[in-house]
Amino acid sequence: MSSRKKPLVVVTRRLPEAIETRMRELFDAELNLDDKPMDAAALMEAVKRADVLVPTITDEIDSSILAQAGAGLRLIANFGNGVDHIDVQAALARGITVTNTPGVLTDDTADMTMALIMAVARRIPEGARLIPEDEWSGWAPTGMLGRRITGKRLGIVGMGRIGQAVARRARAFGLSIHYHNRRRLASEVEESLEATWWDSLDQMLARMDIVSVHCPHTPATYHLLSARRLKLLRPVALVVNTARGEIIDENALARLIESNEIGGAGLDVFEHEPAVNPRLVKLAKAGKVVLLPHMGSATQEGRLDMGEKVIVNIRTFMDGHRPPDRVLPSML
Ligand code: 8YV
Repeated sequence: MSSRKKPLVVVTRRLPEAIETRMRELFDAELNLDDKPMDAAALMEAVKRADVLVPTITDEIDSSILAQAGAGLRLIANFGNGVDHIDVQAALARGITVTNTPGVLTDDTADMTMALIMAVARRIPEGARLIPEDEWSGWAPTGMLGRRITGKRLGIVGMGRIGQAVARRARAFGLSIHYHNRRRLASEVEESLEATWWDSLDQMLARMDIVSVHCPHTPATYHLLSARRLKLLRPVALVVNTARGEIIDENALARLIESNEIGGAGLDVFEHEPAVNPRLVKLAKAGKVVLLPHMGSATQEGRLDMGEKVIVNIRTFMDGHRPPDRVLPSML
C-alpha cells in the first residue's frame, strides 16, 4: 500500500484516540472532530469524496445517500456489528463492499445482558437510588423483594455468537436455556450449551420466565416480538433487549407492562434512538423497567478491538484482498 496514494477514509464519529492516530498514519483520514452525528447532507458530501467510509449506527446510509456516491467509494467499513442502518443491498448493487466488526463485542454485550436481567429481576436501579436519595429507613423482611433467577427459564431469541455467550453465562446463574433461531444449532453445540431448541417461537414465549433478544434487525425480524407474540408471555415474564429496538413492538410492550400482563423489561436499545418512548420512561420511573442508553458493547477494550477490526478490513481491502468481515447478502 505504501507506494500507492493513501485512500481517503472518512470517519463519521470520534473513535478512541489510539485508533484515530493509527488511521492518520495509515490513511488519508478525515475525522469528524465535532463528534456530532452527520445529517443526510453531510453524509452525501462524505460519500461523494470518500474512498472508504467508516460509519456508525448513528448514520442512516440509505439508497438516496448511496446514489450520491462518487466513483472512488469502494468500501463501507462499519464501526459496529449491526448493519441495519446501511442499505447493504443498494451498496452491493453499486459494487461497494460492506464490512462490520463481528466477534469483538460478543462478551461485552452478553455481560450487559446478564446485568440487565439481574437489574430488572432484583430491582437494582431502584435499590441503588434509596441511599443516595436518603430514602432508606433500614432492612425490612418485605423490603425490595425481587425475583429469584436460579431455576428460571431463559428463552433466547437468536442464538448466534451473542446469544450463545449469554447462554453460557446464564447456565452459571442456574437458568435453564431455551432458544429459537432460524436454524437449529449443531447437536454438539446445543449439548454443550445444554440448550433446548424451540421450533415455534410462539410456544417458547408462552413458557419462559425471561426472554432475551439477540437476533439482528432485518426486514424479517422487524417487530418479531409483535403485540400478538408479547401477549403470549406469562405475567411474570421479563423481556430483555440488547440487540435492536425495532425487533420489539415497544408500544405493545409498554402497554402490557402497564397492565401487569408482563412483569418488566430491561432495554438497552430503542426503536427510535436516541428518542425513547415516554411510556417506557414512565415505567422506568415506577421501577418496572430498566433503560440503558445503548451501552451494551461500550467498554474501552471493546471499542479498541472494533477500531482494529475496521483498520484490518480497510487495509486488506486496499491491498486487493477480501476483507475478513464482509457483509454478505445471505446475512441480511
Ligand atoms: C455499537 C451495536 O456500539 O455493534 C453494534 O451493532 O449495536 C453497538 O453495540 C454500535 O453499533 C457502534 O456503531
